[in-house]
Amino acid sequence: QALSSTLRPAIDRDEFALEYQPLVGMEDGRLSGVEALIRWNHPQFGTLTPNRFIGLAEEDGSIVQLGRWALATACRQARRWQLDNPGEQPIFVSVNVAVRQVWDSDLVADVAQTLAETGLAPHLLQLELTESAVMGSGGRPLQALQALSDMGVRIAIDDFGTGYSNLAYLSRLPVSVLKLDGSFVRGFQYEGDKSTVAVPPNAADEVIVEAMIQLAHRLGLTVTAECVETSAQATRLRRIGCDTGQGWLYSRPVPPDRISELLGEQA
Ligand code: G
Ligand code: G
Ligand code: MN
Ligand code: NA
Repeated sequence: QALSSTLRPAIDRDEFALEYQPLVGMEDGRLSGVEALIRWNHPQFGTLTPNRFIGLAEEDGSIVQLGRWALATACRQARRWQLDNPGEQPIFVSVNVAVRQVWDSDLVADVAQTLAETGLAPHLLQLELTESAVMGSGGRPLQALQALSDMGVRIAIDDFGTGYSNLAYLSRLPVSVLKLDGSFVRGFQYEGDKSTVAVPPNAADEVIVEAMIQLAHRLGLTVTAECVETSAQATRLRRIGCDTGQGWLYSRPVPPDRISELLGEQA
C-alpha cells in the first residue's frame, strides 16, 4: 500500500493533527472531558480519518511513534486549556491507545515522561483501550495498566460490548470507565411507554444497556455512551443512569480552538 510507506515520513513532516470530541455529563450537561481523534492532513489526499491509516500503522509498527505523538499533543493541549481557564474545573483528555503500544513500547514510561513534560495532572488523562487489548492479558499489559492506574491515570475500555463483554473480568482489572459501543445506542430509538409491553422488540437494546450500566456501577465503573445523536436517546440514557455522553447531539470532533470557545461559554 502506498499510504503505509509514507506514514513515518509524514510523522516527521508533522502532517497529523488532533480533533477533540466533547464528553458531556448526562446530569449537568457540562463538558467534562474530550476524546482526542487523530487526522492526517495528507498533501495529496486531503484530510484522512483514522480508519484509513490506523490499521496500516498498527501493521508496520509506526503506531508506536504516532501514538507517542498523539499522547504528547493531547496532554499539551489539555494543559493549555487548563492554563487558559484559571479558576474553572479543568477538563480531562481521553487518548486512544493501540494494542501494539501496550506490547511493543514502554507505554508507562512514555506516559510518565509526557505528564512530567507537559505538567498535566495524571487524573486529567484517560487512556482508551479496547477489550481485546486487555482481555486474557497476563504479564505485560496487566502490569502496564496497574502502573498507569497507580500513577492516577484513568483507564477506559473503548467499544465496550463488541467483544467478550466480560464485566466480571474487567472489574478485576484497574479499569474505571466503560465506553459503550455506539451500536447499542443506535438501536435505541424506542420512544413509547415501556410499561405497556413486556419488552418491545426495539427496546431490547435499552434493557441490555440498562442492565450493563447497573452492573458497571455496582462494580465501581462509570459509563460513557458513544454515538448519542438525538435528544430522545440522551433522555433515555440519563434515565437509566448513564454517566457521560458523547456524540453528534453534543458535538462532532472539532479543532482545539472550538473547545476553547466552548470552555469560555460555559465558564
Ligand atoms: O475519528 P473517527 O471516528 O474516524 O475514529 C475512528 C477510529 O480511529 C476510532 O476507533 C478511534 O478509536 C481510532 N482513533 C482515533 N484517533 C486515534 C489515535 O490517536 N490512536 C489510535 N490508536 N486510534 C485512534
Ligand atoms: O472507536 P472510537 O470510539 O475511538 O471512535 C470514535 C468514533 O466515533 C469516531 O470516528 C467518531 O467520529 C465517531 N462518532 C462520534 N460520535 C458519533 C455519533 O454521534 N455518531 C456516529 N455515527 N459516529 C460518531
Ligand atoms: Mn475511542
Ligand atoms: Na469507541
